This record gives sequence, structure tokens and C-alpha cells, in this order.
Amino acid sequence: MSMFCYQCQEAAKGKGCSVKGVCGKSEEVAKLQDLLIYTVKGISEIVIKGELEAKELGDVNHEVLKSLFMTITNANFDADAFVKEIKKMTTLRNQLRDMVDAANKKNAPSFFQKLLGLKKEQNGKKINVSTLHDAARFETATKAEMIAKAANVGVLATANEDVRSLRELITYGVKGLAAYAEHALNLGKEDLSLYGFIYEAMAATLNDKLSADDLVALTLKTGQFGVTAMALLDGANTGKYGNPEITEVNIGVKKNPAILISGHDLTDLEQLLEQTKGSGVDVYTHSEMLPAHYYPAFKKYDNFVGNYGNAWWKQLEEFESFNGPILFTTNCIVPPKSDEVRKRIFTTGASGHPGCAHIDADSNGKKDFSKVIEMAKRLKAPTEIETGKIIGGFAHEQVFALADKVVDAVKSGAIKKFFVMAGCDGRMKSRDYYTEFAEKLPKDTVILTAGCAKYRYNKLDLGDIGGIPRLLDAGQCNDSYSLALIALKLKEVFELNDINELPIAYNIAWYEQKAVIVLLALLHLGVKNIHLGPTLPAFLSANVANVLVDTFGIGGIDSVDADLAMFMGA
Ligand code: FSO
Ligand code: SF4
Repeated sequence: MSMFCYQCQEAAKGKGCSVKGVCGKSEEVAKLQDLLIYTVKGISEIVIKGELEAKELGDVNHEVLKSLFMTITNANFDADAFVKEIKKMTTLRNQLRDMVDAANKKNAPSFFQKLLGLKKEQNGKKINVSTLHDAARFETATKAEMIAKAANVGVLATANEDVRSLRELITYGVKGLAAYAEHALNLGKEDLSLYGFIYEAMAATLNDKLSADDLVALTLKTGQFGVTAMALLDGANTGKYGNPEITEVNIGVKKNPAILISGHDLTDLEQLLEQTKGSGVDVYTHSEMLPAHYYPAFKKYDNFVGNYGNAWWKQLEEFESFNGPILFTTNCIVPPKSDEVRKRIFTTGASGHPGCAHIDADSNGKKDFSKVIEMAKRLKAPTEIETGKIIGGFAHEQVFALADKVVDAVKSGAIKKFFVMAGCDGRMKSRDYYTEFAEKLPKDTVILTAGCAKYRYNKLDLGDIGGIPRLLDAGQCNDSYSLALIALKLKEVFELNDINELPIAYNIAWYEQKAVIVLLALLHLGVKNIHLGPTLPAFLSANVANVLVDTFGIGGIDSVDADLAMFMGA
């Protein structure tokens, strides 16, 4: 087997990609990602065994977030970027190791402080580093050596299927958590407990002494820190850009040349808007960037004109007709088919693709998007593919402002049930289920959505209930946190003991690892009977799936009609 990856919903044949990723990931990139994750595990073991404190680890914490984020599905397809990151991380790892090496006599504080960018030298616990796991000690110098090493450190290196399943479930949750923590960090917000947990969790995946029960407990703890990460990001976004408010977003086009911005990072958007204002170049959002329109701070930019296209998987055609440059701030990238489109794609942050220019931040976090803007000026305005508007902005504060109306509608029976249909969209035909499900839902139900899953139904005319739209979009996948806050608020208003007594059903679509952390976060908040589709994760072994079914009532999906009958209690 040349590679093995089963981290996303598209895992080949529902089992795993073993020749090339369905996502387009090459064997080479898959292996380099495995080795990068292995390196992060090694770093984590040194931090845990050496009892180093996250609060003093500065740049190491930040690079760990970036490494994890780079390996998320559809974030980065650039082998050279992984080679560079592995070199950087193994260097950092070796310096950390030297710090805790009992035999190392030259670990003078200033030496390590300077090398690692540490806030302060730590004494840590001195350990015999020769007893550390291979992940903390291996050495590779060239790409070929990295690929050879990776062959023995990937997912299948764990022989026991259940232990493997739990280790991967934790790892994928941690990847999602890291992505959210990185967005918050870009806004200057961090929570040290998150780094501490990342080290604990990643080190645990190397520990053969942990039982399946220990790993189940750690899985649930991952959900707890998922809530911390989403709350942190929510505070960072709303603290800087204001609380999302009800907004109509234009989906047609204007006449100016334009830039399309995709992904999830709002600081990148802010910098792009600042640099394009008054330039005659318009900015459109794509896929998960759509909810940026809901934030008050971005409404002041006259050139921030609308949303172009749909969820990530439709980008091959939509980027052709957009005509201008595209800036990816995160996933989901689909490898472009033509050179013409490839040359128009720019990446930044953890994202990357060979042949696409990558824009790095300077030491102050500033990015220079002038090349993107110059390119836009030379190219045609976007070709219109649809017209109209979509409405969103129903994050927690906006919904709380409508609380009286919502509560009255529930009490009067005008709203019978809420359906949380958050998560991701994807290219599988079976995802038509979600459009049909939304269309067939009884008219006295309301959909609460977040993430790119919404594109399956956000252009349908679902109507409203007494002025409350039947589709309430809270924002990006991380804004599922808003949906949880809304549920907790309703529980309080209705004076219920248990969140599961609310008339809320959960029919969630998943695709990649951010959806894994959203799911684990919901489980941590006590939500039961979540239905997950279009297929259950390939990385759940039969026994691990049973634990989730028995403990949390997790289920898959059936036909739309059968599921509607089940959810509506018929
Ligand atoms: Fe979608 Fe992609 Fe937001 Fe994901 S664009 S699939 S869960 O990256 O992160 O919802
Ligand atoms: Fe396959 Fe998904 Fe892994 Fe890509 S990320 S290789 S599609 S399982």
C-alpha cells in the first residue's frame, strides 16, 4: 500500500485512500503529512514528559497549530511546503529535547531562549532522552528520507483497530481545534490551556499503555477543549468585528474587476479589504467566507460587494467564470485543472498548492496582497452565474435579540421543531439528501445552520414563520458554537433540566476534521441523538462506533422520508 488516509468523509470506498486521495492529495503529500503529524507527536511527548509549560513555549505553540492545520483535508497540497515545515518542526523538537536532556550540559537559559523564541527559559524535568519515543528522536535530511520514514509512521502503524480508531478520532478533533485556535491567534487571542491539551492529546496517541477506556475519556476531553477553542474564536471575531446581524448578501455580480476570497480567516479578509478600498477592485466571498458579510465591521467597505458561487466543491467551474484572482485563506482547495486558473489562485496561512503563489505574513502579521490586486486590475470582471440575495447573520446575539418572538412561536405551536443542519457540503451525489430533506421539512419547522453545509438549501425559498425565516444561518462551521449557545439559552428560557428535552433535532453533514471537533464539542455539551451523514466516518471501528451509539445515540441517515418520520416522531 503506497499511502493510507481515512480522515475525511470521502475516504475511498468508505475505507480509506490508498493510492491517491479522492481529494487530489498525492501519495507524496500524504506521506509528508503523516511525518509532520508524527513530528508534532514527538514534540508533544517531550513537552509532557519534560513537564514544559505551554505558557513559556511561545513560537513552538504557534508552529504546532500551523502544522496541524496544514494537514487538514484540502488545506495544502504542496509537498515542498511540508518538507519545509518538517525541517522546521524537527529543529524545534531537537532544541526542546536538548532542554530536557539530563545529559546535556550546555543548556544555558539564554541559548534556548534565543533559539526557540521562548518567553522565558524553563528548567522542565530532566529526562533520559534516549528513552523517548522514536517520534521525538528520528532524523531525516532529505525529502526522499522523509518519505521513506513516513511509510512506517502513518495511521496503520497502530495495529489494533480500535486503538487506531480512537487515536485518529482524537488526532482529527485536535486538527479541527488547532484550525480554530489559529484563526483566534491571528486576531491576537489565545488560550494557553488549548496548547496544553494539544500536547497532552498528541503525546497520548504515542502511548501504548493507555487503554481504550483512557482514549475514550480523552476523546470526550477533546470535545471539551473544542468548546474552548470555538468560544475563543467567537470572542475574537465578535470582539474585533462586532456581532453578526441579519444581512442580505447579493449573489449576482457588478461590473468591476474583482478578487474572490475563500476559506475562514477574517483577518485576511480585513487586510484585503483595507488594501483594495478605493482601488476599483471589488471583493466577493466564496464558500465559508460568506458569513463575513454578517459582521458590522465589514459593511463599511463599498467594494465588499457579494458572494460568488457555492460550496467549495463547485469551484472548478466557478473559478473559471469568476475571471479574476482567488485568494485561499484556508481549505477547501480543489486542485485546479487548468494552468490558467492555477495562475489566478493565491494561498496564504496554512493553505498551499503547487504552482499557486503563496503570500506569507511579515513578523507583524501583515500580508501584502498587492500582487493579487494588480492581477485583478488586468483581468475581466466576473461573469454572472446567478442573481438574487441570501439572508444570514443569525449568530447568538442576533437570535437572542429575537428570543421573545422565537419563544412565543414555540409556545403557540407555530414552530414545532428546530433542525440543526450544520456542517459541511461535499461532492457526493448522496448529499442531495440534504436539499430534499430541507425541502420536505414540515412548514412549522426551522433550520439552524452553520458551515458550508448550508449551500445545499440556502437558495431555496423556505419562507418564514411569523417573520422568522425558516433557515437561520449562524455563520461558518465554527459558529456551530452559536447554535449550541442558542440551544442552551432556550433550555434556560423553558426551564428545562436537559438540553435534549428541547424540540431540537440534529441532522449534521460532515466532511473534514473541523466537523469532527464540532461533533465532539456537541457531545461534550451533552447533546444526544445526533445523526451524521452522508456516511459515518471510515475511521470509526465497529467497536468505537458502538460506544458512540450506546453512549450518545449517534446515528447515520436513511432515506429522507424515513428520517423525517423518525425525527417528527411519526
Ligand atoms: Fe466547509 Fe471545507 Fe468550514 Fe470545512 S469549506 S468543509 S468543516 O473546510 O471548514 O465548512
Ligand atoms: Fe482520502 Fe479524504 Fe484523506 Fe483526501 S483527506 S486522502 S479524500 S481520506
